[in-house]
Amino acid sequence: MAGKFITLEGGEGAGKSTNLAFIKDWLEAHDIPFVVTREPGGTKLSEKIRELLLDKSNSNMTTECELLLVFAARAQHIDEVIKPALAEGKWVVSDRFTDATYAYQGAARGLGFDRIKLIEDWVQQGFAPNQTFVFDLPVEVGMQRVRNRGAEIDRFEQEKVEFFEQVRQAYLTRASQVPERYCVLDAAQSLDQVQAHIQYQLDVLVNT
Ligand code: Z5A
Repeated sequence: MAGKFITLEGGEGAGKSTNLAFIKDWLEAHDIPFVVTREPGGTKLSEKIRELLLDKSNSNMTTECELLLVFAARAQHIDEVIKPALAEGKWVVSDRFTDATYAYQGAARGLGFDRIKLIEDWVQQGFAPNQTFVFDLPVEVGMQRVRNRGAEIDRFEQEKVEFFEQVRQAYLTRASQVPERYCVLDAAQSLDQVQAHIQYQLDVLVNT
């Protein structure tokens, strides 16, 4: 596959959407063809699954159901969007991917990394991003940013601080296990500082 697959991860309000726009501008400036997408979602079918996952009225959804829905959406997304784009030489930038499943379902919901790995292997068969940016931020700061934004909260955003602490630690654990794939960014810095770091990393990636 000629294209490169980049994913953006982190807790809520960490700056993924904001910096996805920055990466988009960088790709345009370098004349690199790309596709920007997100998880859960990215295809018509997967966006329907996203609605189920985020809907607060689904308060009785079991953790196993949540996990399988996330991977069902991902299987469709990989097959319909991500792999075809990479095969055409495009870069794919996704707002969240499988690391989010390790963090949210594996750690915060308590399913454990081993069970996630089992399904990841079955669905993805070794397919993984080339580069993952982890936007690391104290949980309270992220929550405050989301509150300031003022939008309605979804099924995940109504969770407590402890839940998001587990998410944060899981991302840091994952990043420490495979440091060559991850770039951990201090998302509490100014946007200019965060983006200087991203730009440095993209300049490295484009030459590898
Ligand atoms: N989920 C899951 O459970 N399992 C999975 O496998 C997957 C997902 C794939 C939807 O994700 C939910 O799905 C997610 C986990 C679950 N739930 N949660 N929580 P989402 O990505 O759509 O939703 P989100 O994580 O809640 O995204 P978000 O709240 O939109 O956060 P963000 O995109 O990281 O932040 P942002 O919108 O770019 O920035 C937030 C505000 O901060 C905004 O006003 C910015 O202007 C400001 N900002 C950003 N950076 C800075 C800096 N550096 N300084 C100051 N202000 C800043």
